Amino acid sequence: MDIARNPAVPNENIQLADAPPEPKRPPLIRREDYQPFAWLVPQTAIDFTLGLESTRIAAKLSVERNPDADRAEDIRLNGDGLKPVSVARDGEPVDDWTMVGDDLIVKLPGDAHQLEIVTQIDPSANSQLMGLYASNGMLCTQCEAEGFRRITFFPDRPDVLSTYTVRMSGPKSQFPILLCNGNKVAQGEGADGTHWAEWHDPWPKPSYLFALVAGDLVANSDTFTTMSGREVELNVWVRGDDLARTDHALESLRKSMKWDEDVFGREYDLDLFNIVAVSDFNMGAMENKGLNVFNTKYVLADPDTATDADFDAIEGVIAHEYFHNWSGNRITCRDWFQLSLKEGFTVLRDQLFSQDMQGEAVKRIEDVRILRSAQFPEDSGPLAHPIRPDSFREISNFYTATVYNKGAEVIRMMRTMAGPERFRAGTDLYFDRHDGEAATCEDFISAMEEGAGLDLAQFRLWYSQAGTPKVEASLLHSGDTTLLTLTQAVPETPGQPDKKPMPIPLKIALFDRDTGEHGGEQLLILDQVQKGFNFKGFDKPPILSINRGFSAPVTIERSVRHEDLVFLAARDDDSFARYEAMQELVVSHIVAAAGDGLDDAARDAGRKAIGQALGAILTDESIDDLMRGELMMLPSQTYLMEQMLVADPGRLHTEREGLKAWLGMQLRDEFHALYERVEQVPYAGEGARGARKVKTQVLVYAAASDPEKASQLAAHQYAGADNMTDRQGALMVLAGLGTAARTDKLIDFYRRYKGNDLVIDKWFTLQAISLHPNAIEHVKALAEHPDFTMRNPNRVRSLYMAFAGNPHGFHLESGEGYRMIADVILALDPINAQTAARFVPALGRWRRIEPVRAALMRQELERIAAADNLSRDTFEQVTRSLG
Ligand code: B3K
Ligand code: ZN
Repeated sequence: MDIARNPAVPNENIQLADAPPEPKRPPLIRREDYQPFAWLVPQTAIDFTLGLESTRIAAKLSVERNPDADRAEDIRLNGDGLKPVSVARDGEPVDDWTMVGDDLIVKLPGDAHQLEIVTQIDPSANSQLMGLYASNGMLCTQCEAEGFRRITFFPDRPDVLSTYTVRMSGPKSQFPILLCNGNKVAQGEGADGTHWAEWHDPWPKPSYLFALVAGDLVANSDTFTTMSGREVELNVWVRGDDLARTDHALESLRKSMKWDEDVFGREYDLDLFNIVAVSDFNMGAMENKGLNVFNTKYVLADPDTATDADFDAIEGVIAHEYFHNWSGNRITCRDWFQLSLKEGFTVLRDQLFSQDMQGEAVKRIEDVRILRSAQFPEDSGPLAHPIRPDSFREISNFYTATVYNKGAEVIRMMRTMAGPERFRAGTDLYFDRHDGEAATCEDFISAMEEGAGLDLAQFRLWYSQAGTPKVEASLLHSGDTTLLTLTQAVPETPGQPDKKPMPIPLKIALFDRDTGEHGGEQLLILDQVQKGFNFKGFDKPPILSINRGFSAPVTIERSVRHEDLVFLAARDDDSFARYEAMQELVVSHIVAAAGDGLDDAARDAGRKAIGQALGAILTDESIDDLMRGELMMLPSQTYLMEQMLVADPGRLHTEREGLKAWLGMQLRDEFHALYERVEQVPYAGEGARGARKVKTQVLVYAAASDPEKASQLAAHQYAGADNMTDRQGALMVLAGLGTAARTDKLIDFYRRYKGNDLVIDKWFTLQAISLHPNAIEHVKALAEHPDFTMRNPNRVRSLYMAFAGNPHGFHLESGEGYRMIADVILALDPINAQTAARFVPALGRWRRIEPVRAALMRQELERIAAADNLSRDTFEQVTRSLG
C-alpha cells in the first residue's frame, strides 16, 4: 500500500514534508537476503609497490560466471575510500566503469574475463587500522571483515574464494622482510636499493584472509614435523629488541599444532607458518592463511614483564588463531551471519586445548567468569543478538562475546550431549564434508547430527534465539522420593518478544545429607517449559548440585539454604559446582543487602555462612592453590549488577567492600598463615603459579580490612618480587590505597619499564581500574601523560576501556565517568571507529541502572547520537542502545 494514502496515518504527508531530512542511516543487511555472487574469481594476482606514504596496488582478477548464481552484465567490486587509477578488461584499458557509492562497477559481457585494476593508497594515513597500514615503520594488513576493500576493488565477501599470487617490492633497507600468505616462490633485487618477493598461496581463500607484512623484523624460528611426517618451518617475527620475549609464543604454537593433530585429527597444510607481532592492532590477533598477525600483547612474554595470566592468554590466542586454519580457513563462512561457525567453534577448540594445558577445573571457571561478565550483560541488554544474528549495519560490531563465547558454549553443549568420541565423529564429518567450502552454521549442525548421532531439531533454537535462559529448580521431598522440577524461561530480547523452550542439558548430582556422598552424576535434558524428574532412595531431602561443569549457559534460580551452599562450597566433587556454591552464597547475600537491605541479624547470618565457607577453602589441603585462588575471588561488581533488575552501583560497591573487609578481619589468622606459606614458594617452584595467585588474593582482602597493613605487605611484595605477577598484584592493591607507598611504587614501576609499551599499558590500567576514590582524576591526568595517545588501540584500551570497566569510577554519581567515556567515543570515532564503538555498550546498560544514573547515561548516548558524521560502527551501537 502507498503509505502516503494510508488512512491510519492521516498526517503522514505533512510530517514528511515538514520534517528535517532523516540523517543518513547505513543500510541494514539481512541474513535472509543472501544471494551467491554472480562471478567466481578463481585466480588473483597482485603486485604491490610498497611505501609507507604511498603504495601502488596492481591487481589482476580472472573472473568467470558463477553457474549457481543469476546472470549479471557487470561485476560489482567493493571499495572503501578508493579511486581506480586505471581499469583494464582483457588487456585493454576501459573507461566504461562507474562508481556506486564506494564500489566499482565494470561491464562484463562475456563468460570469462581478466580485470586489471590499479589503486594507490597512503598506509601512513590509515588510522582505522583496517586494510594496509603503517605501524612503527612497518607495513601490515588487517582485512577481516571488510578491510581488503580498502586496498583494492574486489568482491570482498567470504564466499568468493580465490588463489592468490602476490609480488611485493620496496626499499630493502626499510622493508628487509617481505611476507605474505602461503609460500615464498621467488625473490630478487631491484634497482635503487629495492628488492622483491613473490608469494603463492595454493589454498583458495576469501579476501578477508589475505595478509601482507613488510618491515625490519627478526624471527625466532623452529620446525614442526606433522603427523604425516612433513616438516613445517615456524617463525615468530618481531622487532629486534623483542626477540628475547618470543620463546613462549613459539612453544605455544608447537603445542597447538600437536594438540590439533591428537585431539581433532587436523594437520597443518603449508610448509611455512609465520606469526608477526605488531603494536598497533585493533584486536588480539588474526588468522590470515599461513601469516597470522598478532597484537604484541599476545606474543611477547618473559617472567619480568608478563604475568602468569599473560602467559596463559598468549598460549590460548596462539592456539585459537592456529586452530582457525581448519575451523575458519579450510572451511570458511558463507556470509558474516555465520561468523559463529568459525568463531564459536574455534573458541571451544582453544578452551579445550587450554584445559588440557593448564588444568580443566580452573580453566572452566575462568571461561565461565568471562562469559558471565561479558556475554550475560550483552544478552540481557539492548545489543542482545543470537549467536547467528539476523541483521547488521556494521559487521565489526558483531565480533561479540555472544558470537564467540556463547557460540562456544552452544557447541560445547552438543559435545556434552554426545560425549567426546561421538562429538569427534561429528567434527570429522564436518571437516571432511565441507573442506574447501564457505559453509553455514546449518552445515555444521547437520554434520553434527549425522556424525555424532544427535537430534538437533529443537537445539537449533540456540542459534536463532537471543537471551540467557533462566532455569528455576525446586526440590520436593516426600517419603524416600525427591521430585526435582525444572522450569525454563527465555527472556524477551530486542526484536524477539516470544521465545520457545530450548533443550538445556544440565548435569546434576544429589548429595545424601548424612553420608555426604552422591550416587553418580546424571545428565538431564530440560526440553520443555517445565519438566519433573523423580529420584528415589533419600531418607532426607538431598542437596542438589546443578549445572555441574556449567553444562549449559543459563542462570539457575533456586531457593537454597545457606548450610547447603556451605556444604557444596566445601565438599562438592565437581570443582565448578564448588566454585558456584561459593559464588551463590556471596551473590545472594550482597544482592539482598544492596537491594531491599538486610537487618543486622540477617547480615550477620549471611556473613557468617560466607566466612565459614571461605575459612574451609583457605585451609583445605585437598585443593591446589590455583583452585584456592579461584574460590577466594568474590563475584565481580559487574556480575553482581547483572543479578539485579535495576542496580545501584554505589550500594553494591559499599556492600561488596564491606563484606571483603569483614572477611579480612574475621579470617585474619588464616589469611596470614596462608600468605606465609605461599610466600616461600620460589618463582619456578612446584605450585608456584597457584602460590602467586593466592598471595595477591590475600592482599586484596587485607586492603579492605586493614589498609595500612596491606600497604606494607604489598610494598614488601612489590620490592621483593622477581616476576611481574607478584609485582603487578602488589601494585594493583597499592593503586587503590591512599598511602605513600602507592606513589613510590607507581613511580618506580614507570621508571623501571619506561619504553616497554606492553608494561606501560599495565601501568595505565592499574590506575584506571583502581578502587581509589580519585580514580577519575588519575585517569584525566594520565590522558595528558606524554605516553598517552589516542592512535594506539592498546593504549586507549589500557586507560579508557579499563576505566569503563571500573564500576566504582565509571558509575560516579555525578555522571562524570559517563561524560568522560562519551567524550572518548566522540574523539576516537573519526580516528578508529571500530575501537570507538566498543565503548558504547558500557553506556548502553542504562536501563539496568538506578534512575538518576540511568538518565545521565542516556543523556550521553543522545549527545553522541546527535553528533555529525558518526561512523557506521558507532551509529549502529548508539542507536541500538537508545532503543
Ligand atoms: N578473526 C579475527 C577477528 C577479526 C575481527 C575483525 N573486526 C580474530 C579471531 O577471532 O581469531
Ligand atoms: Zn577467531
